[in-house]
Amino acid sequence: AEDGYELWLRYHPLPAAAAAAYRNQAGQLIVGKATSTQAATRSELLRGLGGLLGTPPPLSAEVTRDGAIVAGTPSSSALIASLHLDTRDLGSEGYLVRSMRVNGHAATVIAGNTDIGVLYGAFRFLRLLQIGRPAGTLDLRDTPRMQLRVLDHWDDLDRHVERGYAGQSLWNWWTLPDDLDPRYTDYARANASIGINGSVLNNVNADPLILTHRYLLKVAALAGVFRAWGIRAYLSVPFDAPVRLGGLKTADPLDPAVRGWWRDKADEIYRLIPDFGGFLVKAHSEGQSGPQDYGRTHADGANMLAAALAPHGGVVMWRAFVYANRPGEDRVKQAWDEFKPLDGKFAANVLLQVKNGPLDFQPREPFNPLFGAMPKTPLMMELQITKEYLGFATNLVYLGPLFKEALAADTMAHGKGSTVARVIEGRRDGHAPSGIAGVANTGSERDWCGSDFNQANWYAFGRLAWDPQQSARAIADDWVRMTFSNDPGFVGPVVDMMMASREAAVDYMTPLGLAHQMGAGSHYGPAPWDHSLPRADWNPTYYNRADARGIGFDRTATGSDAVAQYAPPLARCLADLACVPDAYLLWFHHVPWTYRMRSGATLWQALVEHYTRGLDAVQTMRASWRGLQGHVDAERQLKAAAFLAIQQREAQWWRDASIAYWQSLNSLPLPPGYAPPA
Ligand code: GCW
Repeated sequence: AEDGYELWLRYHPLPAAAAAAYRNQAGQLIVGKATSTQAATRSELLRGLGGLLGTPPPLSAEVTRDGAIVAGTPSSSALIASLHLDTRDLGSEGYLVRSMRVNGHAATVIAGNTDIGVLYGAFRFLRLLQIGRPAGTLDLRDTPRMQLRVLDHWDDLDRHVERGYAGQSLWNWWTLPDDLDPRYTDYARANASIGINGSVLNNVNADPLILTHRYLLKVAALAGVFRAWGIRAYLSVPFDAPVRLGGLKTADPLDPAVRGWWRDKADEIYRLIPDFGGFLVKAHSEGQSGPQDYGRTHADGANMLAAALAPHGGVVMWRAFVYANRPGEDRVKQAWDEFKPLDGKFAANVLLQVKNGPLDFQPREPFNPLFGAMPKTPLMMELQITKEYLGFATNLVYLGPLFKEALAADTMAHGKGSTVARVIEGRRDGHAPSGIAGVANTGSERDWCGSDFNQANWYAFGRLAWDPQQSARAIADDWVRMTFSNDPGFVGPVVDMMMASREAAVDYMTPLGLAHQMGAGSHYGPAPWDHSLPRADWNPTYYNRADARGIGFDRTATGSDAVAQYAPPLARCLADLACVPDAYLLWFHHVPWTYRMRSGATLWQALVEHYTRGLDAVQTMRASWRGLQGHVDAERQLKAAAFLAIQQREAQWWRDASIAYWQSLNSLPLPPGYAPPA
C-alpha cells in the first residue's frame, strides 16, 4: 500500500527505458561486509538497485565486466587502494563518486576515508538514479559543512511526543531493549540517506528516569541499531538529576559530590555506549531547573557536564531558550542579555544551541541576534521541523524556504556576508565543533510525519544541515522525484506548490511581522484576542499590542530597544521605518492603522490584502493538486487532497477571525475590493 512508510527511499521500479539505461552502470557490485557499516552499505545498494532496476546486480570480489560499482575505503579495500584516489579533503564523512576505468572496465567508484563516508556516497549514487540523472560520467565529491547534524526528539518516556502530530514516540520503551522493531533500522536508514548523524532520543523537558541503568540499557539497544548507519545517540538530561535521581541534597555544579555524580553517570553511559554523543540541556527555562537555582551561571552548569563527558569525547549542547517571567521586559531580549556576557566562558566541548529566531519557531521571525554576537563560543542552530506554529500535521507548509531564510540571514556582525550559516559552520572563528539541530516531526504513524508532505521537511532539514548553500527549490525537486514521480508534468507544479506554501502560511497567519497569534497553549488556530494564560508573554495580545489606534511591537529605542542587540548597521536599518523590510514591520514597530506602506496602501489595507493573498494561495495549491490526479497513486492523492481542504478552511478561519478582531478594535471598514467574510 502507498502509505508513505518508505519515505523518499521508495526504490520502486523505474520506467523500463530508464532502468535499461542504468543497468549499464550496475552490472556488478563490489562492496565489503567486514563491518556493520559496510554491511549496511551493501544491503542498501542491493535493496535500492534491486528495487529501481528490477534485479540487483550480482556481488563480485573483483571487476570483471563493464558497469561495476566499487565501494569502499583505501584501508578496507585493496581494490580501492590500488586506484590511488585523492581522498585527503574528504575528511571523516565525505565521499567521492566517480566514473572511471577499473581493470579495463567502465566502473563507478564510491569511496571515502571511512565506512560512513562510503555509505553516504552510496546513498548519493542511489539518489541520482531515483531522480533520473545520468550516472555514466560522474565526478562528485562532497563533505558536510557541519559536524553535528542532529534530530531532537521531544519524546517523553510514556511515548507522548511534545508538539508531536504524528502519533506516539517511535521508541517503545516498554519493549526495549529486547525487541528491536525493524522501524528503528528504517529510521536510521532515512537519516543516513540525508547525512543526519545524531539523535537526541528524549524530550528536553527531561525525565530523570532516562538516566537509570534500566533505561540506559534501552538507550544502548537503540544506539546499537543506529551505529551501523553513522548515528550517535544523545540524551536530554534534567539539571537536577543528582537530586531527583541520585538522592543528593543539591545539584550545585561546583559541589564536588555533584560533579562526582555526573562523572560516574557519564562513565556508566560510556561503558554501555562507547560512542555516546553527549547531553542536551534545557536549563532554567520554562520551569526546568538550572545552575541559577544554586547561584551559578549557565557556563558553570554547562562546564560541569562538559567535564564529565570530555574524557569520553562527548559534547554538551546547552540551550539558549531562556526567558524568565519578568513582566515589563521584552521576552525576546532575554537570551542575548543572559548569554552574551558568557562568551568565551564555555568549555571546549560545549555548544550553545540557539533557536533560529529570538522568540519561538514562528512562521517568520528575524534571526536570533545571538548569532554573530558570541564569536568565542560555538553556536548550534535549532530549527523546528514539527510544525508547532504552522498548522500541525495537516497544513502543507514546506519549510525549506524558512530554513534557508534563517541560514542565509546576514548578521553583519563581521561586515557584510557574515551569514548565520557561516557563524554556525564555524569557519570564521575557527571553532570546533559545529552543528545544527532540528526538532523532529516523526512519530508512530505509518507515514512517520503525519502527512506525506511533512516528510519533505525532515528531508530538507537533513540536506541543509549537510550543506546550507543548497537551494530549497532544488531540495524540493529531489524530494518530489524520490517520493512521488519523475514525471515533469507533475514535478514542476508540485515544487511550485511547495515553494509558495511557506509564504502563504505567513500571509494567512501572521503577515507583516506579526507573531505568536496562535491559540495560547495549543499554538493552533487564530487567537489574536487571547490573553487567557497566566504569563503575559504566553499570550497573543502581548505580541500584537493592538488597540484602536494601531498595532505592532515597538522594539526600537522608544520601545524595548531589542533592535540594539543586532549589529549596528543592521540595527539602524531595522529601527528605521524607511528601511525595515515590510516582512518585519510589526515585529519592530508599532504603527497606526492608517500608516502608509511603501506601496501607497495603508497598513490596514495591506494587512487585509496579505491575509487574503494567503487564503488565495491555499486555494491555488488545492486546485493545482486536484489537477494532478492520476500522476500519483490514489491513496496519497486523496490524503493530500483532504488535508488541503482542511488547510483551506483554516486559512479562511485565520483570515476572517484576524480581520474581525482587528476591526473590533479599529472600527475600520474592509478596504474596497474585499468582500465581507462569507
Ligand atoms: O516551542 C516551545 C514549546 C514547548 C517546548 C519549548 C522548548 C519542549 O511550546 O513545548 O518545550 O518551546 O523549546 O523548550
